[in-house]
Amino acid sequence: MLEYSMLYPKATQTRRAISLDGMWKFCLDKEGTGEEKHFPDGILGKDVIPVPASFQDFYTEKETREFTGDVWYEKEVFVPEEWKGKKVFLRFGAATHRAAVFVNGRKITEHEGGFLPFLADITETACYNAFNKVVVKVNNELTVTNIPCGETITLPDGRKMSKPYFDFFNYSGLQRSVYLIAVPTEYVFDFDLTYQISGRTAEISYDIQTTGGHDVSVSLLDEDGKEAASAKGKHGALEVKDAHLWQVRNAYLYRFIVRISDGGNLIDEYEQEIGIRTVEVKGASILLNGSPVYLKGFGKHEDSDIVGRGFHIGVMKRDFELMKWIGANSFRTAHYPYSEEIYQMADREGFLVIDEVAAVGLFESLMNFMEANTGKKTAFFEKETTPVLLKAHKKAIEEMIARDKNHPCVIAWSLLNEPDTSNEAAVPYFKEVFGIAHELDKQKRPRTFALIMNSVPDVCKCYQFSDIIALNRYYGWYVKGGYEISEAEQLFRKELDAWKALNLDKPFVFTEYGADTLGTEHKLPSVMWSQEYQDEYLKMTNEVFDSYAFIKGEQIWNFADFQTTEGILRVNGNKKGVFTRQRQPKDAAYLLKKRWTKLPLDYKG
Ligand code: EVA
Repeated sequence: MLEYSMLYPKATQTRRAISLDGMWKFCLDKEGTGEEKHFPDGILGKDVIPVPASFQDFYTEKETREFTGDVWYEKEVFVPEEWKGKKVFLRFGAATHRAAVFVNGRKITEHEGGFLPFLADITETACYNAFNKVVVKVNNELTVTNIPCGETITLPDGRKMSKPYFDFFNYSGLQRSVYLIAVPTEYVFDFDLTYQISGRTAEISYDIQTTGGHDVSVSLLDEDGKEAASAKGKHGALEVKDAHLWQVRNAYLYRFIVRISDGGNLIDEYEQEIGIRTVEVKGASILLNGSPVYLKGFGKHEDSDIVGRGFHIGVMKRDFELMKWIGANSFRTAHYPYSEEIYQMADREGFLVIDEVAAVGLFESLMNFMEANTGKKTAFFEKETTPVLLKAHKKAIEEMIARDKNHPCVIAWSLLNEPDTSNEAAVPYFKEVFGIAHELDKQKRPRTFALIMNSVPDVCKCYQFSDIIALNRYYGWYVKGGYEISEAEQLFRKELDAWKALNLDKPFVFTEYGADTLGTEHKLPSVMWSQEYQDEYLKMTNEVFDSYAFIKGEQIWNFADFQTTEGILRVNGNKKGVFTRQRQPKDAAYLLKKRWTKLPLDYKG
């Protein structure tokens, strides 16, 4: 059971939502003694920092950027008098990777996991018609018992350092919006929608959870604001005649309105934009509204200059414009659930999203994609701590599905990225993770996980769990790059022939392929890292994709260059972007645009 409502904060006739974004007081807690020093009553110093944002890239001291441990935020928040008698919450879009929330010195709640929202119920603690001191302790240490996985080491001088088992910078802090919200004591808590389409008529089955027993009614408005259907009761169905379907890159959004009332008195009202569409996997096809779709697009990151992993509304807009320009129709939220506003935008723009939980680094080693080929035995899922990790992982899946299930853009769940599946110990773990996703998602969307390079047919013990087989492959980069690319192609085809021979009758999607490329480098003839090589690599890869009928999608790694931990394999970040970190095209962008604008939506359908 969910601890709190995951519905996006919204003002309606009965609800209020005030953004707390802006400058917050901020300090690092180098000794980790904030509580002893009474930080919950007020933090140290006068420094202020923007929310939402990662804290790391504002400062000029390396010690701050690399800081691992507790950081503290503080804000004075006014709670209106007229909210007395309502439920009052603070709502954090995310706090990476864990947080404790204090109001007026009292601890209200804690939350584990850095990429999903949570509420702090301050109904009882808040002082009404007065300012309240909100203090948040955020901790960014990595462990193997929470996702994403990694470790925290202590340097000889006593400073802590993050050692991620994954390839992106450990950005953290209050990276998403914070809201102060008020809802009636009896309120809409959650809802599930499922769709059936027959001919021009759609049936929307709905299931609504409220915190009380009063009557519920629902109404559906079309884009002109006209009522398309309505019904009464917490559970039921809406019949929509001449339904406008939500289509790829041609979205139609209805407004779904839920009301609780007591006779003529409105108790609560909530509304959300929804899209009528079905999604399923049939044989080797991914079907949207019964028609086959071919995925073109990216593995992305929430990552940009200055704000790091912080949600930035302008960066989001630019990213969607670039994705449209290049002819993409999809992306994977590698390697964590993104900010909610991004799904709202994908709903509006008609993009297909593979929604990924932050289960990355379930393979011991920072550059695991390098070591995957060495045969090194890691047996990640045989650790004593595995049950603790599994619990956190399942909770994150529950929160992700609760948060994202009513977005038409979400067409599949990615439940892990590149786990160690070479050992039988992974099997019971997968069973649980795939089981819970199926149970919780009423739309029964396809489930997948991204297979690491060594997860080939005779090694991987878990691909049978996937409804869509998602491959991360780097033939021509980590395997036989440069002048050896012709051999890379042979090995690539050999692997695909082996998959083909299994006759799985499932769609395959490439969720990663790519080559690091410096936006500044040109070389004729090509060398690895030059823009010419990225093009050469893509030509080879695209030819391979085109020769296998069961490949139903290509999502290149990565949309844009992004920050990673420093090291000899990364030149101030991962440079596999088709765009630079500043969102300007590399040569490869034009090559992909040419291909993707020509490929029909039902390619190989
Ligand atoms: C890479 N490879 O090497 C990417 C990583 C990514 O950034 C992977 O899933 O296999 C990972 O996170 O560029």
